[in-house]
Amino acid sequence: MMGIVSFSPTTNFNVGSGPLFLAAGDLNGDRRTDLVTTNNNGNSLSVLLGIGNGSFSSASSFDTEPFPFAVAIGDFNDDGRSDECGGEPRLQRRLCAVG
Ligand SMILES: [Ca+2]
Ligand SMILES: [Ca+2]
Repeated sequence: MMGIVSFSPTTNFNVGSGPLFLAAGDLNGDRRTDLVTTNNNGNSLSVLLGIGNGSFSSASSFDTEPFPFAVAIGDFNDDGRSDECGGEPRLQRRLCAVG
């Protein structure tokens, strides 16, 4: 027997132009999940800090190289703090920001 799934109403958050990918992780170490989007048309990343009640702060924007594509969050340098890496396939580059 299948369970019933329901969701709360949609909440929209403004981010940069042409968001393509979304990654979730704790970027500021407060144990609340934050979000990062790659904004392919806007050549930027948007970071939305988690408030802890299912909502997020207004987006902070960070410029990138042209056409950011995918983004991932993880502790890539093993220092216990989250880092982020993004790919730009048109330029065949990978950029990382360590926390
Ligand atoms: Ca956080
Ligand atoms: Ca790290």
